[in-house]
Amino acid sequence: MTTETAVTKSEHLMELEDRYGAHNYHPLPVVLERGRGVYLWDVEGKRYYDFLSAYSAVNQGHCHQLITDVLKKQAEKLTLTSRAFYNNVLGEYEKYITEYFGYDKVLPMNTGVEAVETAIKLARRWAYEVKGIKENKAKVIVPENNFHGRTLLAISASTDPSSYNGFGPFVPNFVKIPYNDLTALSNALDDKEVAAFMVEPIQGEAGVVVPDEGYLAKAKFLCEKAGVLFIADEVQTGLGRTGKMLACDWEEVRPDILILGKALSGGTLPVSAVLADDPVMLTIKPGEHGSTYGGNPLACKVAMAALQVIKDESLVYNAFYLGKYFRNELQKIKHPLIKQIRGKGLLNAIVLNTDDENCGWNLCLALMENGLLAKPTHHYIIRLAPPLCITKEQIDECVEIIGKTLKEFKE
Ligand code: IF1
Repeated sequence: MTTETAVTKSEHLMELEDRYGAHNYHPLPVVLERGRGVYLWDVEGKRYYDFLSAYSAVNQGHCHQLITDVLKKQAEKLTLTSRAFYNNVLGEYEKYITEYFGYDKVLPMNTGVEAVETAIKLARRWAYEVKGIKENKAKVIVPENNFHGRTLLAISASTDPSSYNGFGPFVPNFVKIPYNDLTALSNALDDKEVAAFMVEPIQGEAGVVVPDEGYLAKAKFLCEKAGVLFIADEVQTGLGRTGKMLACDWEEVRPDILILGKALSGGTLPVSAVLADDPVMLTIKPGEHGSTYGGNPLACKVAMAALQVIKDESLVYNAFYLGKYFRNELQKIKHPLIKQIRGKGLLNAIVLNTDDENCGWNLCLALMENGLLAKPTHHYIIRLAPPLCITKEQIDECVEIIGKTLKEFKE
């Protein structure tokens, strides 16, 4: 009889996922069971600082009491009606969020990529009905190295083969130009069949790529001049993450179409939103777009609580101030592996000085051993994005952990 080698609870749970789950991820070998604020605990009870925040979906901190209380209360009252009927929460939420961001209307969806798809449908419809572009000819300009999600439309916009390879054929009419390149944008805008320019104010997945100061403002100006909609994908950069409520606020740019997601629910359930003014939003008529869960009462209550927490707890200022402090402290760590520290607010990254494609992963394993969870993007860039409720003292402790880990790290 073979003796079963004793496995830890974590190993057992990882094996279950391997056996019964699709292999569409390669997670760090940690099995998390509990979260609170900036902390996560694994099934063995070890505590970690969360420096990924579920890719900026947990800006308010894990299991924020005010948000989970609202979730629990509404969950026992009414969770979903579908949009076949009215419910008593949606209108209140629509008023709240449109006043919060200063738009005429909101179209509620669930995931970030659904909101991206919605934004592109709105832009195309506006192009045909308002701008007068010939049906089925509308184009959307997107920067290279963008990330907007995993649907066929989103990967059709992508220039990353690991996103689109093997999934063709693709959605046509995405015009790809270099990011942070106003000349390329200006030239692309000469095409009269362009409906919109869709951009991440900071490219998250590309490795926290911050464009030159003035890029967003000039891009918006060029779009206005060309009669093209400026779409900001703030799914990751929005809701306080970069030290402003929206990353576009750094340059006082007001997108024609604003895409929100992730932290819109404080990390409790999928909630996304597309905001626009009437000339754009009203081009979609009843029965032409929607989703089963879009605008459900549970999501609406949670989203209002999540948005209120950002304001009431001054999370935007905290991200602004502690982000600057965090980058300054990281700059003091002198280590040959550190090539660049970059970011805005509490969306930051360490670019590693390495051509070893396992370096980022191995460094994240070492950080994990030392109690800090982060994930590499593109092998050599370590994204560092804690919940916005982090304190200066906690930043100091994490800088200590990062410095110690680098010091001990053998590439
Ligand atoms: C995964 C990346 C980040 C996004 C922006 C739309 C979406 C995302 C700017 C779609 C989603 C997530 C997807 C998630 C990991 C994470 C991610 F690594 F995949 F690229 F953050 F950088 N626009 N980003 O960042 O939103 O449909 O996921 O709600 O595992 O795929 P979603």
